[in-house]
Parts: sequence; C-alpha cells; structure tokens
Amino acid sequence: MAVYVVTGGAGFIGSNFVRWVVSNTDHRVVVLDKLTYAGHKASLAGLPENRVSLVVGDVCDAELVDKLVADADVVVHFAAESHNDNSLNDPWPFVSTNLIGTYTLLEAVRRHGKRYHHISTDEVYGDLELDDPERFSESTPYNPSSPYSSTKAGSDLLVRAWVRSFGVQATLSNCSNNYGPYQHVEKFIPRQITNLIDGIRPKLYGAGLNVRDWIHVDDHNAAVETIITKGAIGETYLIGADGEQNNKSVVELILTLMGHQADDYEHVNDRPGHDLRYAIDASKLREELGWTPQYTSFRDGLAATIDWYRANEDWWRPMKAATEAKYAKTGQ
Ligand code: NAD
Ligand code: TDX
Repeated sequence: MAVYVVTGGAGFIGSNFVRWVVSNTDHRVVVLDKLTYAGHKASLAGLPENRVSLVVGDVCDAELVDKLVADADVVVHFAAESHNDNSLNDPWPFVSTNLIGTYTLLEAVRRHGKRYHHISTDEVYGDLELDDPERFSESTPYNPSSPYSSTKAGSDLLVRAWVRSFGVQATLSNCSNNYGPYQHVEKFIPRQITNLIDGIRPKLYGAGLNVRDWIHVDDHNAAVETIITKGAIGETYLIGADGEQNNKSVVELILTLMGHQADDYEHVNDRPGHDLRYAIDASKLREELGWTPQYTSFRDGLAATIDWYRANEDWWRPMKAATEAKYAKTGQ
C-alpha cells in the first residue's frame, strides 16, 4: 500500500486515474485540486472515503504542497490548464499552473526525496504533415505551437532538469488525445455528443481534416501506473494506441452512432495555429514495460462514451451553457 498524491484528480483524466487506482491497487489517494472551471467534486462521487480524500488547493501554493508531499510516497501530477482554445484567449493561467505549479511540486519532491510522475502531452512535439510516414517518438525535438503546449513543454523540461541537476526520482509520459467519461464538454468529442443531445449540429473547425491519435482514458491511466511501477527513473515514455482519425470521420461516427445522418454537421471558424496531425509511436512503452491497450475498438469505446453522457446529464449540464457562450464569441 502506498499513498499517492494526485494533482488535478478532480479533472477528466485525473478522476479516471483515481477510479482506476481504487479498482486495481490497494493504494490510498490524496487528491490536490483547485476545482477550477474544469474540476468537479462530482467526478469523484461514490469513491470510498477510507481510500480517497480531496484537498481543495493550488499546486502553486508551496506551503500546502510541501505538507502533502511530505506525507506521500508518490506524486502524480495531472493538474494543468488543459484547453488549447482557452490558452489562445488568456494564456496567463497556463503559465501559472503549468509552469509555476510544476516548479512548486518539483521543489517539494526534491526536498522530501519522493517519487514523482509527470503527465504530459504529445502536443509538445508540434505537428506532423498528413502524409508524413514518421510518428512522434521519445527522440522527436520539442516544437510546441500554442500557449498550452508551450507551457506543457516548459514543464517537461523543468522535470528533466530537476532529474539531472538534483537527482529527483521522476518519470515522464506524453500521451495522445484521450476520450471517455468525465471529460469537460469544451473538448471535441463531449462537445459534439452533448450538442446532439441538445439538438445542435456538431461543429468542425475548418475543413475537419486535422488528425488526432485517440486513446481511451483507462488505457492512458493503466500506462501511467505501469510507468510508475516499472519505468526507469529519468525516462520519458510516449503513450498512444494507434488511434489516428481525422476530425471529420470522428464527427461522422458520432452522428451515425447517435442515429443521425453522417453529414449533418457544420463547419465553423478554424482554431488559429491549429496543429494538423498528431501521431504516437508507443514502441518503447510496449516493448520495455509490456503495456498494451485494452480498448482496441474506437467505435465501441465511443459508443460507451456516448452512453455515459446520455446517462449522466446531471454531471455535464451545469457546464454546457457557459461553454457554448464562450465558443459563440469566437464564432466556433
Ligand atoms: P482537465 O482540464 O479536465 O483537468 C485539469 C484539473 O486540474 C482540473 O480538475 C482542475 O481543477 C485542476 N487544476 C487546474 N489548475 C490547478 C491548480 N493551479 N492547482 C490545482 N489543481 C488545478 O484536464 P485533463 O484533460 O484531465 O488533463 C490532465 C493532464 O493530462 C494535463 O496535464 C494535460 O496536459 C494532460 N494530457 C491531457 C490529454 C487529453 O487528451 N485531455 C492528453 C495528454 C495529456
Ligand atoms: O468543437 C470543436 N470542433 C473541432 O473541430 C472542438 C472543441 C475541437 N475541434 C478540433 C480541434 C482539434 O483538431 O478537434 C480536435 C480535438 O480538439 P480538442 O478536444 O480541443 O483537443 P486538442 O486541441 O487536440 O488537445 C487535446 O489533446 C491533447 C487535449 O485538450 C489536450 O489537453 C491534450 O494535451
């Protein structure tokens, strides 16, 4: 039994990680989450109180972070400002949480000699051409495009420097686009599902030819636990499940699965600086640590996700109107 401090554990991937840890290990979890617009107590509902507790606070609060890290065995850092579109409207929270928050945690794990796992994204590598045979690997040079991805890239570099300069016991993972339950309705897949429930047509940025490499959130989280238990200190592991799809085909599949005509969507303003394609080569994780994804059918995973949003309107309804009001301002 170990004590995990999970930052951002009330967000999408973090809350699914907490559920995964409760179901698959005997660890205790202390969630540190600021409960921003993206964090919800409801995402942790029903979890056993003797295994999971929530501390509402900021990863930039050095005193609080120090206290929690002192009592932890492992720190898993999910907390971030995570949405590219928001980072284009107001970059400051991204600089603060993603960079200063990571710095604050690193200083605490350094002081207390604790194991640290850093959650990051494939977006740090920039984007690929549609016809590029290469995919991102651990040796791809960093080339981030947006305020979001550049602050994530900066946070990764802080971790690497703290490993090399101070001997911090850290691992890093960079994952592709996640889908599954408890994802905020600002993100692509839940936005389209909840739009359709509300009788609104799905909205594709630009021509919809941009490609994302989809992975189910439980596969991401199983990989994270694998890296925490089996990964080599100082190493980076890319996480992906060979799930490349362009946005148009994802929208067409959502429409079909929800009983609509596949072409019943609309094109809206494109995202400025919109990355064209992400694609992950996860050979190192598969071959060195033996991880394999369990969700092999995107269609089945998406159908289950649609069912979840249909059954859990109480969870997403409170955030829907404000999210769409924000998009209306940019014509998206
Ligand atoms: P999310 O926006 O759903 O959740 C972020 C959580 O962090 C929220 O609960 C929020 O309240 C909390 N938080 C934000 N600022 C905080 C602060 N200053 N102090 C404490 N808590 C704070 O994000 P997500 O999609 O679950 O992403 C989680 C992590 O995974 C991020 O680091 C992100 O970069 C990374 N990631 C996400 C994806 C994806 O597809 N969503 C893919 C790869 C990597
Ligand atoms: O309404 C939409 N229409 C649309 O076409 C929205 C919200 C998005 N899109 C497009 C933009 C992207 O090409 O869909 C794709 C996915 O968009 P997002 O869900 O915003 O994800 P993305 O920008 O790819 O970033 C995600 O994956 C990597 C997460 O939000 C990041 O946190 C993660 O690092």
